[in-house]
Amino acid sequence: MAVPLGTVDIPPPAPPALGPSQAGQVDGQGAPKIHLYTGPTPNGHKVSIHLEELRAAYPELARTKLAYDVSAIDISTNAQKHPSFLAINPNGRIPAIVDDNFDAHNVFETASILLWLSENYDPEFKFTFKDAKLRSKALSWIFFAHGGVGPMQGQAHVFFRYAPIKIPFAIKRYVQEVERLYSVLEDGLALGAGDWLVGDKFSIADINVYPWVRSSYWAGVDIRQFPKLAAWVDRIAARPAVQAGLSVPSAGRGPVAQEEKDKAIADAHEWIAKADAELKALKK
Ligand SMILES: N[C@@H](CCC(=O)N[C@@H](CS)C(=O)NCC(=O)O)C(=O)O
Repeated sequence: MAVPLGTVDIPPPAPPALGPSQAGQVDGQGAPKIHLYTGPTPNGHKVSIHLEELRAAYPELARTKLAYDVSAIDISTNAQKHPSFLAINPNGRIPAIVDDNFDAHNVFETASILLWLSENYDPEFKFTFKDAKLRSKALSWIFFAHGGVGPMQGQAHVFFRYAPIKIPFAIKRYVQEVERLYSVLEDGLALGAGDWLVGDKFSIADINVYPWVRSSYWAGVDIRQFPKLAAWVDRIAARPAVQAGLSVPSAGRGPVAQEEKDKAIADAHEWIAKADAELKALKK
């Protein structure tokens, strides 16, 4: 049944918790310089993983310019639409940062935040590239994921998991598009020089897409179809700084049992079969 527009009751957004919070506060660290506004989602984790990797790679910066604090933004209460948060990210979405090393400069959109952090806090190019062609390759993968994997997998999550009305065609459309995008990543890894998307090191090209791919089962996608990508996920998960980033703003639920993943994958395939049957009936 269609819901008439204008009759949906949207609750007023609650004020976000914009004060400093827990993460990044370690012994010997100065006052937080970077303020991260985030939530426990793939987009949120991109930025906390990058911050934690930079802090691990540059211990001196971790005590100074990369000292950060975290404000957990509860998107279920629409805190991200509150005027105080819109002043930080006019798009009203998490994550965003305010950087006091640059006069409270605000940065939003995950890929833009990763590039900002690289340009200002990765002087030795540990997670990015000095070479113009490698840098360009990294940007290609970053734009590919920012414009493709994130938005499409986000829609797969919405239609497969959260939608109060299940639309088989929409589930088929987005789950299969995520699978197609993963096949591009799989081919990209096969073409690469080693274990990573670009060059021979773990870089922001990997960080920018990993939090989505690690959540593949949530979109009903079976990562085992993509063996190189599955091994890449395991390689990244083994990095301590990645685990630290995944626990911001709060520790997650931990590893998910394979049976739960298999059930999600089977459910998604049932919806796709339903969509195929509906489309076949329409063509008759
Ligand atoms: N393109 C944005 C996407 C950010 C985004 O969609 N964030 C989600 C959480 S993963 C969000 O804030 N959702 C709440 C909303 O849509 O209001 C980015 O990369 O930063």
